[in-house]
Amino acid sequence: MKGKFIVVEGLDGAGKTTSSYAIAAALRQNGVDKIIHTHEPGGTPLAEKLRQLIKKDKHQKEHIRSHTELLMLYAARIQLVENIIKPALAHGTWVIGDRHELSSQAYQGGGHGIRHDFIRRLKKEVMGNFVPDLILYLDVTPAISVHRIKKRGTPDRMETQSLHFFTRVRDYYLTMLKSNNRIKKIDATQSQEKMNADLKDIITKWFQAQKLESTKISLK
Ligand code: Z5A
Repeated sequence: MKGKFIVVEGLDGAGKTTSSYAIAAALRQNGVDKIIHTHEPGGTPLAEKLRQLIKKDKHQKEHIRSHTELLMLYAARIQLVENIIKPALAHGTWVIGDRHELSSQAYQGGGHGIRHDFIRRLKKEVMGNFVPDLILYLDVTPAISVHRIKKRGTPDRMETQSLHFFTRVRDYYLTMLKSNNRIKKIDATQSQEKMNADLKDIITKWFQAQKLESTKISLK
């Protein structure tokens, strides 16, 4: 089977980073041994510099406009997709992404109010039809998300948004869930152990379906 791109999405503190490792473990149990992890924004030298600019400058006087933020996120994403993700997939390596395109739709579109058709056109222009094979959306309430962010320490520029902002972001994720069958929802308010069990179950069923599909294609 070819390399696949699996993305983990959700609000801050939903458990994406922790879950990425549970997903990798489930894949290994199914015989996948070449796996890399990516995160967005970031993942190449230039994309990491952009990440610092996007996230860390909360003391800077200049207000970062929403469209500027969106374009910086896309600049970082193009570097990551073209220089890391696509070459890995071409070599049969599986990629587990901590956030991808849906984050821009949810945060910059749902949260900041940038028009979704503009984001979709931008995406199409710079990345064509490239989409993840599977998106695992970890669902937490905005209140839990904000609680987990605060517990971790001083929030960065992006994490200082209001509860209303995170509510709009979550609403957008939930709307997308209804119209995109590549997105699977996981209840991220339950314990990490239960989440890991759900993730393992989803990954195993999905993997078997993919295997069946690729066998059918090779028999044609
Ligand atoms: N952003 C954007 O606006 N547009 C975009 O297109 C992209 C990103 C790509 C990235 O920040 C920021 O960029 C993000 C969205 C925006 N910020 N905002 N606002 P990041 O990369 O630094 O962080 P993040 O992606 O938001 O993830 P995170 O905050 O690091 O959280 P996480 O990876 O989902 O969770 P975690 O690190 O695995 O766990 C967080 C804590 O919760 C930790 O202490 C865990 O022990 C705890 N946890 C996790 N799961 C559980 C459960 N089930 N129960 C109890 N406690 C738990």
